[in-house]
Amino acid sequence: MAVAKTKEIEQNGDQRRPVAEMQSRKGPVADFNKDQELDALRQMLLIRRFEEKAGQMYGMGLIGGFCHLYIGQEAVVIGMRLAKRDDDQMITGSRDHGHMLACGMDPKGVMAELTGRRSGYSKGKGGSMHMFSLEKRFFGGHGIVGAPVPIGTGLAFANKYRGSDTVCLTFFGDGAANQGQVYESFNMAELWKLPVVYVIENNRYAMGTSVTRSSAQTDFSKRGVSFNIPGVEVDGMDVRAVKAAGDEAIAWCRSGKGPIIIEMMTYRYRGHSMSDPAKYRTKEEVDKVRTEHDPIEQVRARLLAKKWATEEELKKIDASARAVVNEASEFATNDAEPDAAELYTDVYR
Ligand SMILES: Cc1ncc(C[n+]2csc(CCOP(=O)(O)OP(=O)(O)O)c2C)c(N)n1
Ligand SMILES: [Mg+2]
Repeated sequence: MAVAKTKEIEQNGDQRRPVAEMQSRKGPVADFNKDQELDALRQMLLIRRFEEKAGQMYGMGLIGGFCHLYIGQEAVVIGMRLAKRDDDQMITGSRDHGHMLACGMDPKGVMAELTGRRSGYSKGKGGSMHMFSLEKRFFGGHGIVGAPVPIGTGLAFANKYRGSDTVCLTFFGDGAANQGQVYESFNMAELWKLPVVYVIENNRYAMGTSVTRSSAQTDFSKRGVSFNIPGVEVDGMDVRAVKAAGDEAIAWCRSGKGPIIIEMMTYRYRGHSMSDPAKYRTKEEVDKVRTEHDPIEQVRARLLAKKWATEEELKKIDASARAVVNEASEFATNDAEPDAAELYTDVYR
């Protein structure tokens, strides 16, 4: 009986929310003005080009270890960046380069960490999943699935304890949402009305497992129901929808109402990490999202339709993102490796 049910789910896929259906259920969202569209485009393009370059460098053997690319999900972190104040914090899991760049961390320092060089954010000793910047309010980069949730909740506790109105944006995936520590954190966050926005990046897969195969409740916006934490589902491919939801959620937290959940419906184009052949989904599924819902193409199309930019101007914006990334890659390829003596620094003994 149980086996038959599993088969049926696998064959039918996610009936409730098909992968290609990315539109927000909340209806139309407020438009961006010209400056906001251009700003969002620049910031999302920087992440896209950075990640493409990181993928190439990995292929050339310049980057080793784990490397999880954020391509496809750019609107989530940039929409939230546009909603946050500079002193608000961000923390996330292993798909983290986009969050670093969104926080304003130096692309050279991030790339040099990926290549394991001494000017990297963790002196070349941390790699892709272990970078931090107190100055830019970025608290990692965590390789343990679910780990950012109690840590982000703790950051929010510290904010409240110190009497500041800083909000902590805690990002995690659909897979991480099934971890026990998430619910212990939810309970405390609501009990103590902590200023934390839980941003669940539902990219439909945790490694090779689709949400339907791993999750009894695939509507992640409802995961806070038993703790009285409100939640909304948002089209995470539309940067305007993300920013609007982020504005509301951050205002909710800042006014002392406690935690809130935003489920971002999004999609990753590449495999889980660099070693993933992605046999668990079809090429058609990926192509459909790319052609119909790409977060960057949506902004480009609006800018052109409103005649706020010409093709030429958009090419220039892309060229400047590529130039920043090329410079970062050049730097990260030529910077020295850490000294052998560094093996004994920054370690607990
Ligand atoms: C506690 C723990 N269990 C398993 C893993 C292996 N692992 C790394 S990423 C991942 C899937 C994460 O999926 P999700 O939370 O949806 O994030 P995404 O990779 O889709 O961004 C797993 C199982 C791990 N790193 N930590
Ligand atoms: Mg996922």
